[in-house]
Amino acid sequence: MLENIKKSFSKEIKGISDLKNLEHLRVKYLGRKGELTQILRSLKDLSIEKRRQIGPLAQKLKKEIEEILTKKLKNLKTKNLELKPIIDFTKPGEKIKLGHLHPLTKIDEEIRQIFLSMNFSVVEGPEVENEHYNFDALNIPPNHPARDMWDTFWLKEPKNSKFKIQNSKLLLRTHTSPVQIRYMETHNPPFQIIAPGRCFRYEATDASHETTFHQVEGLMIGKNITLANLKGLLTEFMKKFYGNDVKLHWQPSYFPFVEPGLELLMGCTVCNGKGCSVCGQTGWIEVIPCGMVHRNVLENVKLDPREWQGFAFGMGLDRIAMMKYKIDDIRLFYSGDLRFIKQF
Ligand code: FA5
Repeated sequence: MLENIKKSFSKEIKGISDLKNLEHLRVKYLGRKGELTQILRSLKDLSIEKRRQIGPLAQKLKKEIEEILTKKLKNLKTKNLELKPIIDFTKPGEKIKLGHLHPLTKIDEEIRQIFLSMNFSVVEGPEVENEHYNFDALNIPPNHPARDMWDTFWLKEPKNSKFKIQNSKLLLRTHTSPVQIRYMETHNPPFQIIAPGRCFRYEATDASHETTFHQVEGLMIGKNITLANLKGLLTEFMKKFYGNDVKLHWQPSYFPFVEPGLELLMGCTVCNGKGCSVCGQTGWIEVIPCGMVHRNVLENVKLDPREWQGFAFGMGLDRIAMMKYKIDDIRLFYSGDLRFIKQF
């Protein structure tokens, strides 16, 4: 009987290759109702002679089986560890590399927050515009010399384009000013908005010009809005954005869609006003072109200039960012160079 148990156990253990089956085997022989356990339990019913004869043999077999099972258990555990990846909980953690916002996105967000705090709304307009919104409605008719300033990328028009208006050609917008028209056409004054977004110009790139860049348009229309309101608002913005020490200077300028037109200049932060390539050796840099909305523009959107007035501005976001971070080349923003990007 014991001999049979030994034989069958030796045979079965050879075929065991996992912990679950090993446990089943243990239970089969040594469990509460196991084959060997039954024999050990029945010893008490045997005669003394038989007990003396079988008892030690059964105990010996039990010990042997236990030893084989323990050895097999150890083997299987080591094998399992080799298969599974070993996790070393004492190893110092690896730093997870997190990305961050692009400097231009950060500046965009900062500008939005300042204007939101001054009760402006943030709106958007399409990057693919048409000639009507980008030029004509802004008092820049065909053949007007001002169009030269905004040479652009013209687009082939798809059939049945929803942007097409009265044979108006499609283009990549050269500035965010068309959003003024779109907003005034669809909203009743009074209102105050900013419209940040991407613009495109067909021009040679240099340290302060890119073919793709960003502007933030501003527009405030109401009753009795004056140039004083414009100057007050932009001065407040500049102080909030650059700090109270920012040096500002106003000078007259010309844009067909404003009258009078102005340009807000700030002391160049790259050279601290001494003169450098960024500020054209003048110590000053033009940051916010602006002015009072031209009466022709108001009439183009069916607003009566005797009743409604307002101002508009269009700051170059890239330039604003360059002055904030003292960056001397706009092309760095778009270079994808991680040595530059990681500094922010
Ligand atoms: C305009 O685009 C007018 N629409 C601004 C305006 C709005 C005036 C409302 C009055 C009322 P200008 O072409 O100067 O103006 O461009 C405005 C700003 O955009 C510039 O001061 C400059 O910061 C930025 N800018 C223009 N061209 C480029 C370019 N190629 N690369 C980078 N920034 C540019």
